[in-house]
Amino acid sequence: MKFILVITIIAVTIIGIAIDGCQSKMVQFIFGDSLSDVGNNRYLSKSLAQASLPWYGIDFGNGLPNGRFSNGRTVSDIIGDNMGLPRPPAFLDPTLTEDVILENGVNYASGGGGILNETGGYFIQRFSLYKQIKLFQGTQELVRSKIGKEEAEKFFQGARYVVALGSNDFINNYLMPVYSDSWTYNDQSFVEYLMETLQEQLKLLHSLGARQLMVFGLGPMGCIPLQRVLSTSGDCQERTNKLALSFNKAASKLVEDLSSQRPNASYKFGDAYDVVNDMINNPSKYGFQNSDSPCCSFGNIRPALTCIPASTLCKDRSKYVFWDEYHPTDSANEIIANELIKKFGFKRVDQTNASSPAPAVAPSSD
Ligand SMILES: *[C@@H]1O[C@H](CO)[C@@H](O)[C@H](O)[C@H]1NC(C)=O
Ligand SMILES: *[C@@H]1O[C@H](CO)[C@@H](O)[C@H](O)[C@H]1NC(C)=O
Ligand SMILES: CC(=O)N[C@H]1CO[C@H](CO)[C@@H](O)[C@@H]1O
Repeated sequence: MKFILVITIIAVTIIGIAIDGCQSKMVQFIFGDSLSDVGNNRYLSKSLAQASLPWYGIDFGNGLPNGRFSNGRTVSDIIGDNMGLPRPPAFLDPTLTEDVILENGVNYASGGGGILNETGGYFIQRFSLYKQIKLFQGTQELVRSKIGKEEAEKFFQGARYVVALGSNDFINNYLMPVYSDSWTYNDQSFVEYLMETLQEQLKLLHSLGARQLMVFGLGPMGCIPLQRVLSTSGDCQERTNKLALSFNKAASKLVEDLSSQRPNASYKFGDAYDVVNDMINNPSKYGFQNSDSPCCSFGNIRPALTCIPASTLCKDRSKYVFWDEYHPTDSANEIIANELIKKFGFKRVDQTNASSPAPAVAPSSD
């Protein structure tokens, strides 16, 4: 009896994979903040978090601003390229159509966005994670009406999902006294509040079909140039770094638990905290000469809120860890991406023939 059951399960699994693996291309849906934004905020005309002026994008494509908050590629760009996946366009990109979505996925990331709705309110316009998930639901409707309910379900279950937010919940919320969260919570209860919210969001994404999902943790955000200028010594803010570590620890457990409760899903957590910390403490080991100030800055005025056309650039951008007050350079992003590729065990997806992406649901793939 048991034996027959096992055979049946195996048969069902194999058929399931065969059906699943047969048509649509593997694409990514990316949820994130300015570290992953590829242009959404450019179209949010009232947003104060903008990368739409020089010198953003100077080492990317034609060198004009493209909405990325860096001189070059984002971490997700590099990871996706490495896996052989197409780069998903920004949700607000006017050329986005159903066909583009089916071929490339969508990136909902928005500068200033956080896990919490209230995060980044002072930027006026940004997509919070809940908002990004709402937009994703709209994308699903669109795809369903194009290819039908069943095909759409397979397409969305076969896709990869990236959730990379959290720094703004600290830097542009909890750690700023203008936000009420800063006096409503303490360090511990704020991280708990973030985890409760993130848990609901990840469950929601699962209910919408996300089966392969990666949550990226936080780096030592107390060492971004913007945090260093808060102290006269220019040292990293230890409390901020501790918050990042406690976020990573809690998120790692949350994601592991969620994944183990959902047999068909593979949800993973990974962070690059240690390697970024090492890069900051031992820049020369990684080929950097500067790991404490921004490459693009406005004279001696610090913190300069963003990199602007009147800013001056460092001589060699590949020698700086930070591009502006918040964001790493392309060179630093490459090291971060390589660390995440290693931690997550990302492998290249062969879709030269757009026919058989790796089976979407490999039970207990670790
Ligand atoms: C957060 O915002 C979304 C819409 O973007 C809304 O549906 C949700 O109820 C809000 N949640 C909270 C806790 O305010
Ligand atoms: C796992 O996937 C199979 C095939 O898609 C489905 O029949 C089954 O209900 C799923 N199990 C859970 C727990 O979601
Ligand atoms: C798009 C693409 O690369 N299609 C290739 C799939 O594989 C067949 C046979 O191996 C090739 O002829 C196609 O060009």
